[in-house]
Amino acid sequence: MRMLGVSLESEYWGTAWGASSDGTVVVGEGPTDSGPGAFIWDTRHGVRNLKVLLEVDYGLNLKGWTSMGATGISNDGSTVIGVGTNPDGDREAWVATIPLFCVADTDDDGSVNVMDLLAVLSSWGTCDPLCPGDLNATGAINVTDLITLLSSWGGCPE
Ligand SMILES: [Ca+2]
Repeated sequence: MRMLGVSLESEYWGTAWGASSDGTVVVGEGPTDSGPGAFIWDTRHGVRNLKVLLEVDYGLNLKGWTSMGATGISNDGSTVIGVGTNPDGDREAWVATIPLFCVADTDDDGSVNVMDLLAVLSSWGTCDPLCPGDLNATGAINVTDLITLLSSWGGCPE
């Protein structure tokens, strides 16, 4: 078991509602750095506010949406479902498709190369709560992470 960094000690409780089949992406609702709401956690980025991610990184206009919660995720981690209050004040279900990230590309530069290898080797051993080289999110960097990285060497599978 690993903690996601969504605290249960705040006045807004954090709850995980769904996970991808390999456990590398988790969604729910709770406090984030950008305020309470739907969150998405993954082994690369940690906890992020989903509304902010969709607006800033993917350019969606979600002005007026409040009380958003993410309640489920597809097995591959690319499709998230949830509910929120729309700009008219009505509760409404939503679905969002988020591009998958390549776990072996630790610096998100689009290729798996010596820089990613250094990220794995430089944090060899215990890695908790989160570090970029922990490709399988076990809380430790070991030979399994190295094999994952080497199997994607050069590029990332789509
Ligand atoms: Ca890279």
